[in-house]
Amino acid sequence: MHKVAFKMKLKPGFKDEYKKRHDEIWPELSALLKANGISDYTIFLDEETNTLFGVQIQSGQSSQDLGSTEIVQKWWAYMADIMDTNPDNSPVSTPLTKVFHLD
Ligand code: RM4
Repeated sequence: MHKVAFKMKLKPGFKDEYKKRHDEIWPELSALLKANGISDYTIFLDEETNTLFGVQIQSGQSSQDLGSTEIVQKWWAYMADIMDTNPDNSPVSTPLTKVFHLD
């Protein structure tokens, strides 16, 4: 189990919509993430830069590596209109470097 963080980018003006969609996250997506060892998953937004910061505990893959599953492909396509994405609709995602941790 290890905690990782990554950043993504929200298109300007879509904070409320982004939060609404995540408040209503598809149960099957939640179940898939948990089944793949993702827990304690939080996404923060820097409203000044529209940068999204994902933090999660992994026991295997990252949420960002589940694009081979149909449900994640559908979710990414659903989110693509309000996020910066790659040609396959996956969110542009940059791993972040851990520089401090306090147990
Ligand atoms: C984010 C992004 C991530 C996904 C979470 C649930 O907006 O699509 O890839 O893991 O939602």
